[in-house]
Amino acid sequence: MLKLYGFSVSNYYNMVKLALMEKGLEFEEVAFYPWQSPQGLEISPRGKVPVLQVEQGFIHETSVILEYLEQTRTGPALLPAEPFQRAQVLALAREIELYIELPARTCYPEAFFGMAVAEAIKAKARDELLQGFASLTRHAHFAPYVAGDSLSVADLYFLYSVSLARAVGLKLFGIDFLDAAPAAKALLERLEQLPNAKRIEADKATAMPQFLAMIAARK
Ligand SMILES: N[C@@H](CCC(=O)N[C@@H](CS)C(=O)NCC(=O)O)C(=O)O
Repeated sequence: MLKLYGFSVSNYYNMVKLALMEKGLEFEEVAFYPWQSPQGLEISPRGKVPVLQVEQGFIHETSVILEYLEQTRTGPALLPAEPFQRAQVLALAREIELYIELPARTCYPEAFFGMAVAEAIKAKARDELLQGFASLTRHAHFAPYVAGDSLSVADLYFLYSVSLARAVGLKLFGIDFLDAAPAAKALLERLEQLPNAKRIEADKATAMPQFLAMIAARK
C-alpha cells in the first residue's frame, strides 16, 4: 500500500493527501520529521515533507509525487492527458508555488509561529506576493476551477498555498490579496468545503498543538 510520510500541519503534505483522497486511493500516513535523523535525510535529502513510499522505494518533492500518482494510479484525473493542456495546468501550479507559496513562506514564522521576521524580508515578500497574485488572477481561469472546468493539481496548490499566503497578507500587511479576484475567493471557499479537504483540516487542527510545541523546542 502507498505510504505518505510527513505531518498534517504541512500544506505540501496536504496537497498530496488531498490528491490521494480525491483519487480514492488507499494509503497509510506515517508521521515523519526528516530533519530529526540521518535516516530521515536519506529518505528526504533536503529534510522536507511529503515523501511517498511506493513498491520500489521513496519519492520526494510534491510536484513529482503528484505527477507519479497521475501516471501510475487510477481515479479521477488531476492532470489532462493531452500534453499541451497538461503543460498549462502544470504552469499554473508552478506559478502558484514559485510566486505565491515561496515568498509567503518567508513570512510564515511571524504570521503563524509567533517569531519576528526582518522588515526587509517582509517588504520583499509583500512586493513579490502582489506580483504573484496579479499574475495568478491574469492567468487562472476560475471557471470554476483554477485551470478550467475540473479539479486539477493547480487547485491543490491553490487551496493549500493561496490560503496561507492570503493569511500572511491579512496578518502582516493588512492586504487581502484576493480582493480584486472574487471568482478566486469563491473557489477557495468551495474547495475548503470539499469533504476530503474538511477531513484534512480537522487532522491539521488535531496535530497543531504538538507541532507548535516542537517548533518552540527547536527555537
Ligand atoms: N519542494 C518541497 C517543499 C516541501 C516543504 O517545504 N515542506 C515543508 C513543510 S510544509 C517542510 O518539510 N519543512 C521542513 C523544514 O524545512 O525543515 C516539495 O515540493 O515537496
